[in-house]
Formats: sequence, C-alpha cells, structure tokens
Amino acid sequence: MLQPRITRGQMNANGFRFAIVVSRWNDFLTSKLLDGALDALESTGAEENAIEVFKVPGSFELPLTSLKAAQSGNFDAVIALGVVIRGETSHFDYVAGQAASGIAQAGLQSGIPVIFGVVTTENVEQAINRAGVKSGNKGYEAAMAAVEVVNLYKQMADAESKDKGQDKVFPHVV
Ligand code: INI
Repeated sequence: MLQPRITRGQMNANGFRFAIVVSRWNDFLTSKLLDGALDALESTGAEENAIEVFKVPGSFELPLTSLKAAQSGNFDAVIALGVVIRGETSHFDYVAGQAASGIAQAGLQSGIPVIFGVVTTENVEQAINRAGVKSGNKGYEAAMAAVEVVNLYKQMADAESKDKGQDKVFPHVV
C-alpha cells in the first residue's frame, strides 16, 4: 500500500485574522450563524481583535463585500454567512446561486479563502435546523473550515520553503 504524505490543516486559529461578512436578511437566523462562527473561532484560540464583522443587507451582497475584505490584506480568511429561504422569494435561485458562485469567485480571485456559510433551504423550519437554534450550526462549521484551511495553506507554504531550503515566510502571517 502506498503511504503518501498527507497534510491536513491544524485547528488552531491563534495568530490568524478573520473577516466575517454576515447578511442582515433573516437576521433572527443569521445572528445565530454569527454566534456559531464566533464560538468556533474562540474555541480554536482566535483573539477578539483578530476578528472583524461586516454586515450587509442580504446574501446577494456577500460576494463583493467578501472580495473587498479578502483583497484588503487585513485578513487570512473571510467567512460569508447568510440564509436564503426558497419559500420566501421567487428569485431564490438568483440570490442563492449568485451568492454561491460569487463567494467561490471571491476566493479564487483574491487567493484568500472565502468560506461559504450560507444556509439555502426550502422553508424556515429547515433553516432553523441549520442555524443552531435546535442542532447544527452552519456558521460554526464555516468558521471551523476557515481555521482548517488557513492552517493548511500555512503548512503547505512552510513545507514548500523547507523543500526549497529557503526561509520563506507565509505572506499573510506576521
Ligand atoms: N437575501 C437573503 O439573504 N435571503 C433571502 O431569503 C432573500 N430573499 O428572500 O429575497 C434575500 N434577498 C435580498 C437580496 O439578498 C439582496 O439584499 C437584495 O436583492 C438587494 O440586492
């Protein structure tokens, strides 16, 4: 059996900076996603002054705000949080679809991880279940994903500089 080198990001948020972009639409649920994200960052060792929260009107505004945060040079990861419910809108597909593809694009364009923490559901009941009001919390999961990938990218950069025998410093960690 082959035994390739496997690298998985550690779950340590200490020393990293995070932007959280959160939609005010369905605020009673997005505030729970924000609580979940902050809980995840605190439990993995993030410092309060290393986290900045940006509020936007709706999920449609998440991509550009996330891109601006990612391009600012002030953050190692951006976490985008929103709730889009099909029952509430005939343009669900546009809002949810644009949020998803725009958030992915913001990450690819900036080179900074932009994490998709948008709950997309058929009805309010399902959204409640994914916002930690009863059980799982998509904000918590998104922040955990952010912590994992910032560590993964740092570990990859460290391994690359070690392989090259250079003293290269990960660009987003000071
Ligand atoms: N925004 C959401 O985040 N969730 C929704 O369910 C939603 N609905 O139902 O329409 C929604 N609409 C607002 C949209 O995101 C923009 O803020 C608005 O269109 C202005 O660009």
